[in-house]
Amino acid sequence: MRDASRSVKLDILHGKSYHEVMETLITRGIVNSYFEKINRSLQLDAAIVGGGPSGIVAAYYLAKAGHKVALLDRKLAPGGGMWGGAMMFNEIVVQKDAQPILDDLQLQYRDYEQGTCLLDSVHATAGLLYRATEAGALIFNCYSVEDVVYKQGRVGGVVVNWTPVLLQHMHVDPLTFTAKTVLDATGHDCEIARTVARKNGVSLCTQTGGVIGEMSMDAAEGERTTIENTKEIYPGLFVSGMAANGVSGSFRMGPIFGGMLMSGKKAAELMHASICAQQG
Ligand code: 48F
Repeated sequence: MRDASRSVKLDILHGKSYHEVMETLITRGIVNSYFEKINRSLQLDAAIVGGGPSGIVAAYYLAKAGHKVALLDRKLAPGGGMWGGAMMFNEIVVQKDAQPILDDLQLQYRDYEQGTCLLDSVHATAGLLYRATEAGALIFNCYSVEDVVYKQGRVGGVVVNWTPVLLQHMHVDPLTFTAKTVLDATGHDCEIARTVARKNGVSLCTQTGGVIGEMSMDAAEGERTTIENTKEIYPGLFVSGMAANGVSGSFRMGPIFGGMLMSGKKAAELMHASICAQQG
C-alpha cells in the first residue's frame, strides 16, 4: 500500500521521485558546504594541531579576536584527554586561577576545596568545543597532521591527511593548509615539535635544543610549568598544554585541567601578537 507521507514529499520536491532528488540534495549540501569550509582554511592565521583542552581554548580566543583559525584533530571526536575525566570517572578538577576562562566560555562548575572547583568532564569538553566553533573556529576531525610547511627557517603551515589513510598505511599524498602560526597542542607525544626537529635538523627553544620528553607526575609543579613552557619554540611554531611540558622536559599532572586552559589562553595571546606583527 502507498504511504501518504511519501506522496507529500513527492509534491514538495516538484513531482520528482523522492529517492532521486532527496539523496542528491543531501549529498550536494554536504559536499558544497564542506569544500567551502576547506577553501576558507587554505590560508590561515592559526593552524591548531590537536583538539585537547589547550588547543580548543587557543582556538576559541584566536577566533574571538577575529583570526582565521582551523583546529585539526585525528580523532572522530575532538576533545583529547578531557572527556574521560580520570580513569573514566567523568569529573575533572580545575583551579580557581582558571575561573575567568570557565566564565568566558560559560562552563558550569561547583566549588571544591583549596581553591579548586569540579566540572562534569563531558559538559566541559562539549562546552569548549561548542564555544570555539560558535566563535568561528573551524574544526576538521579525522585529520592527522603528518608534517609542516617549512620555508626559509620558519614553520608556515600544516601537511594533512585523512587519519584512515595513515592508519591503513595507504600510499596517498597529503594536502596543505598554510598558516601564519602553528600550534602544537598534540598532548603527551609533542608530535609536531618532534617532526620539525627531526626532519629539518633544527634546534628548538629548549634546554637541549630538542624535545626533552615529559617526566613523571607532580601535579602542582606540572600545572605551573605548563603555563611557563607555553611559548614559540621555533619561528612560527608554538606549543601548549601537555606538549609544552613534554617539549621542555617537565612533569605530567593528571586530571587537573586549569593549567591546560591557561596554557591555551597564553598560546592564543602569543599567536595573536605574532599574527599582528606579520600583518604589519
Ligand atoms: O592530550 P590532549 O588532551 O592535549 P592537551 O591539551 O591536554 C592534556 C590533557 O588532556 C591531559 C593531561 C591533564 O592535565 O595531561 O592529558 O595537552 O589532546 C591532544 C589531541 O591531539 C590530537 C589527539 O587526537 C588529541 O585529541 N592529536 C595528536 N597528534 C595529532 C593530533 C596529529 N598529529 N594530528 C592531529 N591531531
